[in-house]
This record gives sequence, structure tokens and C-alpha cells, in this order.
Amino acid sequence: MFVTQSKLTMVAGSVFAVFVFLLVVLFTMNDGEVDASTTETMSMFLPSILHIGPPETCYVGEGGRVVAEIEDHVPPELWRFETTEPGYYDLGYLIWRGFPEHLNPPVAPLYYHMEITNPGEYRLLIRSFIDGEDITENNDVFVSVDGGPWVKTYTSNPFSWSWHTCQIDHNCTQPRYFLSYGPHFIGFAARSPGMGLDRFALVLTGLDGDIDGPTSPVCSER
Ligand SMILES: [Ca+2]
Repeated sequence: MFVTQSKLTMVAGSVFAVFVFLLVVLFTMNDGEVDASTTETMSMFLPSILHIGPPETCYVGEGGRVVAEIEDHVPPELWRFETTEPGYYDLGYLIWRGFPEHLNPPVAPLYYHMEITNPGEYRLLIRSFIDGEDITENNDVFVSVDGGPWVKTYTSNPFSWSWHTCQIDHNCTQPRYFLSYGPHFIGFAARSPGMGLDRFALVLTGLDGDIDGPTSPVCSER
């Protein structure tokens, strides 16, 4: 049967109109809100998609703990790899040698990825020290988990390497995050000049966690 070009155009136009109509109906049925299950799925897979770095910056949680060396990350911008302050673990530490920084956007973020195998509430501990005179103002770094808000995180024990880790000024509150089974990531963004970071640990609440022991195994190549 011979079909003219104008008829083909009409058919294509009708199919497109039906497709648009179905999209409008689906959107209206959902009151314009994003389906929660869709969001959950997106957040579950997003970290894997974002993990484009080397496997050295991706760790597998074991026994309710993730422990990683900060210096596993190649230092961007004015983060410097140093070994001057003794008492660090493994190869050394990264220290911010730039200016005091505030957000918008976060400056020189260091990202570390994790495969959580024991879901639950985790405590965050950062092993740090301050190489500077102004230990009350220059004692912090910004932290974000899974792309969430960047939160100023500080130590009140800056004279030597310490696991002391606080959020909320003048009322030390240890950072805690609920981590589901699967991939997650944590970021550290520059704030205080002279803030040195040695290693970090995420430990399931209720466990002691050997944060001074061996670091977690790295993820396999993806
Ligand atoms: Ca270290």
C-alpha cells in the first residue's frame, strides 16, 4: 500500500502526542512528587557511579568498622602531604596549607568511598592535629557524607595527634551517620590552615572498633 509522506507525519505526530499525554498523566497521578522508592534507588547507586577515583580511596567495611589513611588520596590544590609531625600512622598525613576557607563551594574536597557490609549508625572519628598558633579558630575541617550538608568538624585536643572529633561549637557532639548496606562516600573540605589529617574511622555504634589497627581492605577495581 502506498503511504504518503503527509500520512507518515500525521502518524508520528499522533504517537508523540500520546507519549506526552501519558507522561502528563503519570506526573499528575503522583502529585508532582518524586517517588520515594525511586529516590532510594538513586541514592543507593549514585556513589558507585561517582566513584571514578583509584581503588586506594575505596574501602570495604569489616566487622562494623571502616578505617582509612587520609594520605591514600592524592592531595589536590593546597592540601600537602607531610611527615614533619611524628606519631602519624602509615606514610604520613595531609595538611591544609592554604587560606582559611568557607563553603560555597567546598574547597579542595577529599573524597573516600566505602562499601558498608554492616548497616547501622556509625560514629565518625578523625585523627588530627593542629600545626599553628591559633588553635581555637584554626582547628576544623568540613565533613559531608553521601553528598549531604558540609558540617564544620573540629578537635579540641590539637597539641598532638588525637581522635577527638566534634561538631557543634562549645557543645562537642560526636558526628554520627546511618549507613545502609552498600556504597557510601565521605568528603573532607578545607577550612583551617594547619589542620592535619592522619586517618579517619567510621565505627558502628556500640562497638569499640580497633581504630588504631590495620586499615580496611580497598575495594576491587571497578
Ligand atoms: Ca596517615
